[in-house]
Amino acid sequence: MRYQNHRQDHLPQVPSMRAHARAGRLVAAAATAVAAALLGGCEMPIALDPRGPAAAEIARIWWLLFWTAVVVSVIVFTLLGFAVRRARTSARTDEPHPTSEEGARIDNRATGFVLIGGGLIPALILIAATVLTLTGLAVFDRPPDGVEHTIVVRGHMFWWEVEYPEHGVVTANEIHVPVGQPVRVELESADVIHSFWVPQLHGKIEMIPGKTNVIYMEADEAGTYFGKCAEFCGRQHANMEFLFIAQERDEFDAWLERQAADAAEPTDDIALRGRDVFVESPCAACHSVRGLTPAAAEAGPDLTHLASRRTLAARTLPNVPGNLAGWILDPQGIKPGNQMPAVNLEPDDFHALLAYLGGLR
Ligand code: HEC
Ligand SMILES: [Cu+2]
Repeated sequence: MRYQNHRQDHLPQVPSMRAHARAGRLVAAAATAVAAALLGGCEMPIALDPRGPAAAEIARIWWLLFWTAVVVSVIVFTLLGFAVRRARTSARTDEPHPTSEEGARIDNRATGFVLIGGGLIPALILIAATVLTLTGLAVFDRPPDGVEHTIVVRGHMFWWEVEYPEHGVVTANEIHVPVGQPVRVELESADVIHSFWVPQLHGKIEMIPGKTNVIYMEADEAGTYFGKCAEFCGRQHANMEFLFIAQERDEFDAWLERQAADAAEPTDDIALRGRDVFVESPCAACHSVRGLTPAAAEAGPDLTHLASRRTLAARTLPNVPGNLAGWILDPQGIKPGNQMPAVNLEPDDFHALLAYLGGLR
């Protein structure tokens, strides 16, 4: 408050040039921070960086609406600026009041302006936006050429069951596809409403109990794409994520073949004992291991090829032995409110179980 000392007789005057420059710098810094957070600061890929045809279509519509909104805003605020300035100058000058005839003419012009500028033009813009969005969405319903694989993804509180019905493959929290080839994805729910979202590849699609929603997904580039649940579904909704992995054709085929195989036989005594522990413990009531447990237990993820997966508990933890041990000891501590209880095991049984699970490649 330096200026108050020598400007006591005036209202404090803001040194306007400097204030403007400072405000400008602040705005620039804030904009940079926001842009960095959105684009680079965090690793979360965004829908405006599409890597597949469906997401590209969505991004196209988004940018179109965005630039329309920018143009409309610029026009509206410019007109508003003019109006404010005019009101100020006419309040200061002693302009004579318009005669009633002039007044009526001005009123007519104003009414026409409001009807066209505030009614007709926005209606035309909204109709165009609706048509564009609907035609864009209609593209998603048409099966593209070259679909070879169907993948059923079932949302559970709070993880993803992933099935390749034509190949007898069931896995979890990881979807593999061949790069550059569309796949049919059938979305279902085992409990409440979830929403399936891979921002760089497609829009959010609801997973509704008792209903199957079908989408077609294609990734232009090989790589790992981030996916998550986009509909609040309970306490661990935030930790309901998955990986969408687009692989070269031969790599994908090899993956599918490995996943279709039954669980690996344990190769040493400890792992053999671990297998018995698994079968006899409550684990087998909720988790399937193909070739080992008879009935399909579907309360928890299929563990047939657990060790081949990159993460545990829907991307809550990297899948390394320490985390696997921690998860089994204290699933509620790691992911509070998830649907796996801690199971009491003797230390020796626990180590044997870990050895067995670690061999499920
Ligand atoms: C009452 C059913 C239930 C029992 C019993 C149970 N689990 Fe689970 N398990 C689940 C559920 C549900 C999840 C998914 C949790 C999540 O991600 O929200 C899960 C997740 C897991 C995962 C992570 C899988 C992945 O791919 O992310 C492993 C590993 C696992 N359980 C092992 C075990 C073992 C070993 C036992 C026995 C000691 C066991 N579970 C007992 C229900 C159960
Ligand atoms: Cu959710």
